[in-house]
Amino acid sequence: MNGALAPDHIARLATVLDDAAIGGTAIERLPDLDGASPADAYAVQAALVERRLARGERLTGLKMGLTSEAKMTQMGVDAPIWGRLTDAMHIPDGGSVSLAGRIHPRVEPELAFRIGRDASPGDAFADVVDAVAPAVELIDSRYAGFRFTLPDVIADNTSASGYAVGAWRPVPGDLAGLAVTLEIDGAAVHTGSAAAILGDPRRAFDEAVRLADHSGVRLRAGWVLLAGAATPAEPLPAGAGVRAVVETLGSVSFKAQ
Ligand code: 0L1
Ligand code: MG
Repeated sequence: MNGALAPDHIARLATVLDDAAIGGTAIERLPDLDGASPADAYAVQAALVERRLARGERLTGLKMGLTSEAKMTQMGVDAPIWGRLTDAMHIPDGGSVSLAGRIHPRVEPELAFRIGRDASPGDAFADVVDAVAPAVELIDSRYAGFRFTLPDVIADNTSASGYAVGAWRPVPGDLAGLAVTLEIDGAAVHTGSAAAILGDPRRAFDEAVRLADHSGVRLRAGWVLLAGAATPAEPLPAGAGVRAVVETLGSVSFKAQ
């Protein structure tokens, strides 16, 4: 691939990804994105999410992905990626989510930040983030076998599919030291530390502000920022109950149907 993708090309790729998500059908990765720049990949993501907004969905925040050392090494990158969240992706704490139409859903325990005021590059975490909560992200790549390149996964809105957020709490002095557990049907399947999120989850805020600004996107007051996963993701079968527990912050749970 040479140079920037033309607008109609971006729109076509967004349609392919959107149709895969709507139909719950895995697609092969997109050869058109071979060698694509991050700017082009984020342009496809923007067009993809724009299609959701045109159907009546509303932006509710951003998410960070590839925030762990292990995932960055696997993808050969040294910075995380980001995606967009909408109200249709929200799963109520203690509620349920239908897996119908999901391709190969997985869950990962995260921290969520509540954005207290519109953020600009250079803003300090403490001036913008007014609360933190335990969270679960439901990811679901539209690519067969979760096989993709970096531009592919950026274009696919970083595998975003759903998210649940627990009760908001004041931000404690130390976030990195918090233990995190992911449970399926009451059994712990992964345990980790919030330090797995970029060494300190606060860095996810800095990176979100910095990277989203390249696409002209700013975190808005009232939005949620998912900071990234504290453990590997776990496949989610229908009928399973999911709970993430974050030391001192509490838990968040939902049932898959
Ligand atoms: O939220 C995440 O870290 C997922 C980013 C995309 C890569 C994947 O689907 O595992
Ligand atoms: Mg995630």
